Amino acid sequence: MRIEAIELRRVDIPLVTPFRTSFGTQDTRDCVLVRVVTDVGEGWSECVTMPWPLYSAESSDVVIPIVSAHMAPRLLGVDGIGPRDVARLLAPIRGHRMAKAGLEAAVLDAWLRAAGQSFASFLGVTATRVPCGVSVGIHDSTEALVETVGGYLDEGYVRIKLKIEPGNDVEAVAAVRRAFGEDVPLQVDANAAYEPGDIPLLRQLDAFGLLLIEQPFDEERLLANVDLRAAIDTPVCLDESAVSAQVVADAIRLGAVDIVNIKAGRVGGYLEAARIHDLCVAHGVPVWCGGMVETGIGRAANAVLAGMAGFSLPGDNSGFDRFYATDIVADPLRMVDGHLPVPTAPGMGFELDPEAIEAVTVERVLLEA
Ligand code: OSB
Ligand code: MG
Repeated sequence: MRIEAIELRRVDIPLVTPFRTSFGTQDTRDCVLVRVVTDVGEGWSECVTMPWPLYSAESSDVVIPIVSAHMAPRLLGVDGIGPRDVARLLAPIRGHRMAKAGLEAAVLDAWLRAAGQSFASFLGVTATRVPCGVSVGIHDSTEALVETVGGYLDEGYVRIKLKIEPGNDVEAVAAVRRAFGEDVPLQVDANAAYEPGDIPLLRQLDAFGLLLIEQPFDEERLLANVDLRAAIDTPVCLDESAVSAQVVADAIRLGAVDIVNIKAGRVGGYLEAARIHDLCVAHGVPVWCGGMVETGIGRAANAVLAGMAGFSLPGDNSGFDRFYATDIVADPLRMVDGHLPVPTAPGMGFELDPEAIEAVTVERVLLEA
């Protein structure tokens, strides 16, 4: 295959409700879609950056310049390129994993569509559906939080994740436990908001029988997780820190992790994500599929990834209506009995709605060989 052109489209899509995490509040999905034009057809993907570099160092405004100046020239016009070559050709470029993941996924989409193969078959996924967890933002009051969680439980979500931060943690978890009981699968995500000195505070979470605490400390503080694991019973899960299979392998060897949240964007692509899955399975480390408020494009691919056999905990694989009133794909994933179907269409599992994409596009750049 040969990539003739790469189109980058920045889109801005309203969310049904603002989504507040410890680092900021998101009102719209502002990200970059990637279209690759090849000699065997087109492929599309979504690059999962956020508008600001607060979750990680990447942000949506940096994707177009970095791809234009440094990534596209390494891919355009290369003969015999396939999905497995993208990460190799981009490897000399440090970081920018979400941009790399977007390019690789678009190439995968084009390549799989041309071959008439589904992403599920490519990954060897035989599951037909995946359980839906939901990520619940920080609320202004515990009453409002309890009401929101109750709504998601009524809809059928099988696992609740509460975003926490200093000052919005133990009481919020206690209120949700009081309202819905001990049996609701419940976990928390700090998005790096705590310091090692907060370990005694985090120990209070042990009272609530949580599935896990996700990313308590800064991305680079792996050893603080070793100390936390020694101090608490709640399993410690990494998100922001787990940027590659190598870092995950190191974290396992250090004893810094019980469970890994796998996000293709954060680790540089779905192929690296699958490697992390395999590595964790080999070490008996449970994994689950994370989310980045994806549109229907990334949501479909995540539902496939989450179908890999080692994903033993429900992921942040919600129905499209958790975040969006309408989607930019024609067949947005809907939750049925607490599960999403694993897409089986050729390619990455979605059919675009070109008019919907046009309506949300705010910038476009075409790079040609
Ligand atoms: O930390 O898991 C996270 C959304 C944006 C950025 C970071 C995170 C999240 C979520 C998942 O919590 C939201 C979702 O897509 O369901
Ligand atoms: Mg997280």
